[in-house]
Amino acid sequence: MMKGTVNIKGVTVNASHGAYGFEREEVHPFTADAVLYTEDIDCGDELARTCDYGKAADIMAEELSAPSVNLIETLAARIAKRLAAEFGCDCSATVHKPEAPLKVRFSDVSVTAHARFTRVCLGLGSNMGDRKGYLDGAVAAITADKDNRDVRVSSYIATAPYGGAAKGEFLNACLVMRTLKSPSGLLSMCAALESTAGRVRRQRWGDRTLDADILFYGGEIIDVPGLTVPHTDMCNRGFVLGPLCEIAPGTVHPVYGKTVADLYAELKRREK
Ligand code: A4P
Ligand code: MG
Repeated sequence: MMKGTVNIKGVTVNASHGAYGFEREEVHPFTADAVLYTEDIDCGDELARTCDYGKAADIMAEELSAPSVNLIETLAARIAKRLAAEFGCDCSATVHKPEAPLKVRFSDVSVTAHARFTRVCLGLGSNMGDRKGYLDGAVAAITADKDNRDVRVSSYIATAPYGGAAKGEFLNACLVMRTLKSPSGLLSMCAALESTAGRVRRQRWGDRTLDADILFYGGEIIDVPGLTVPHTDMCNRGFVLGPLCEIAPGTVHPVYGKTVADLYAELKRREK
């Protein structure tokens, strides 16, 4: 496939965005440009396989016409994210405010926002109630979320509880996809999936209707309060590496510099 860009320039709407009260009382022109980074520009002359610039322009105009906001940063971010979600490709959006209330002569001010997809891997586990139903529900919700694309799911495997606290047998699966979500946005999505499944946290590593963990977020190493990526201890867990090996064997663990396939082979050797 051939990469390329679809470019839309100069979509203009009169609106009253601005941080100052007086800006909200009158209308000024706001102009948006967008660049859509498609993987398939040589698309067999089929509109459905590329980014329809008519539809993109409508979305840009709709976002510029939304109720007033303080900052053009907000507009640029909304446009970039919405176009990326709509067309499933990275997008940069620029919003211009050529009549911004500056004290000096100027020709234009603008801001640009970049919406980028990141390839991520998630681990899912359930050992209470309708385990398959909870995993199916999580997969359906992840797939329905427009921030997520190209969701691939491993088979579901039954595994003995690991770590001591949990009692019932687990059903585990892994999932790989591209997402527009930030790491904290993805963690919030995981927490929302768990609460939809009615999870109650009683004990660390205890029984649960659904556990959704971030295994990899691109090649990033993240260690902040409440989020450690790659997921700690994943290299010691066959119930993670096994399903992950089915769908993402070549993914490199950014801390150890080894592929999932190699880590799984090493774990199996250690467990012999
Ligand atoms: N957190 C930090 N990093 C992450 C991350 N990468 N992804 C924080 C998701 N969450 C992350 O997790 C505690 C906190 O970890 C969260 O609030 C989040 O901010 P939790 O889900 O509330 O508690 P937990 O799941 O009991 O603890 P933990 O440490 O996440 O346990 P694990 O590692 O998820 O292990 N045996 C089998 N066979 N199969 C299993 O799936 N799972 C566990 C739980 C134990 N034994 C198992 C299985
Ligand atoms: Mg967890």
